Amino acid sequence: MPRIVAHLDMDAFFAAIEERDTPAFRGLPLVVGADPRGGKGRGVAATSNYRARAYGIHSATPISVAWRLSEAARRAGKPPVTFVSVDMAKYARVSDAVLGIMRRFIPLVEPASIDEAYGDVSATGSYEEAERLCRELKQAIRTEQRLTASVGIGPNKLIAKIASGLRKPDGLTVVREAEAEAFLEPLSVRAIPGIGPKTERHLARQGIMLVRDLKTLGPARLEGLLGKRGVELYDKVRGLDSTPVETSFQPKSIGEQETFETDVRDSRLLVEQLAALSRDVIARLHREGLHRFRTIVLTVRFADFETKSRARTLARPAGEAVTLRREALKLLMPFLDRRDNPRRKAIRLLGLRVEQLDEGRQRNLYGQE
Ligand code: TTP
Ligand code: MG
Repeated sequence: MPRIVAHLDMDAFFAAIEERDTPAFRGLPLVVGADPRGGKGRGVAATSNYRARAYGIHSATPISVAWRLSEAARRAGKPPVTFVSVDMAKYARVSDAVLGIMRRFIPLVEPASIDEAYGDVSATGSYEEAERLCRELKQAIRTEQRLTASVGIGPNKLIAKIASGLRKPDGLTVVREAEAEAFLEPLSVRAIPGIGPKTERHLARQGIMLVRDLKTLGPARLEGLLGKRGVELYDKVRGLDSTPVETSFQPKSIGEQETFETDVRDSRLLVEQLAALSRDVIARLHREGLHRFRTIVLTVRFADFETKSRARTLARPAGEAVTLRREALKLLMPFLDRRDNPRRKAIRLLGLRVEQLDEGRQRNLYGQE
């Protein structure tokens, strides 16, 4: 079964939502962003609709520049730009709704920004079926949200992402694995995610404009030109990318438990079991892409099924298995003597869980926001 990835990106997202919600805006050039204050405004455009893009106004255009371009259009007899302020809470709600629709069609969805997400559509079995599924998805977004999206389908995230940008708005572009390399060759180096305007200029000075030109360089030359990123580029310009589509769903807690073959009273054995559980919990934490926890919960079930839990929250997040084992041991001690186990009952099950998890670094969904 071939690996097939879809990338969905909403068209002129913030602007399309404002046009949808205010019919008077339709058909006019629209910019969502900072207040232009008659040309004196600071700040930038978050985005613009396609009519305002025709005036040269894009994401990150200074709002004062957008104002000037709008005035110039007005003088040329064209409609001036309508400026709208950013309503992030509204866009986040629409973003959630779109993701919800996407998850109905595709079980494995990875949000990538407020208006884009990857989906693993390998289970459709073929590019034809993947395309059909994505057409239905686009139609559902149109009917339920009255918004358009562009979708790219390819053998990996890299190709799918580039393909989704190719026929905007309302596009659907399919690039099969065998076509991927040729698909990239005539594109500007800017098409490769990670190559921004600065790198583009740097490469242009060496006469490198197209992906095809980048392919003439070996890994060492790429590294010399672009540093560490250059090495990754060697694969990318050949259409290769093995990053998996991952749900960035974050579990609230991660735990393991062990029911013993026979009930245990031997504290040395229990301490050993706890060390093994600590290692397993940390390993699972890492597999989820998480690295730190703050709360530790120990559960003990006695032979008679009476079940008790004790928890402790650390002053600061921790991440090591030794810390987890030490803290879990402190929680276990009272169960090993009369404090929490006055009748010295044998133990049937030990459970260990960590909560208040994080990745150990901050994730920023909106980039500049
Ligand atoms: P994009 O998908 O880059 O842009 P877009 O959806 O407006 O237009 P396109 O049809 O080309 O996809 O970004 C999504 C939203 O994120 C955009 O509507 C506004 C916001 N955004 C910013 O606030 N600042 C930025 O610099 C960019 C690039 C986007
Ligand atoms: Mg978009």
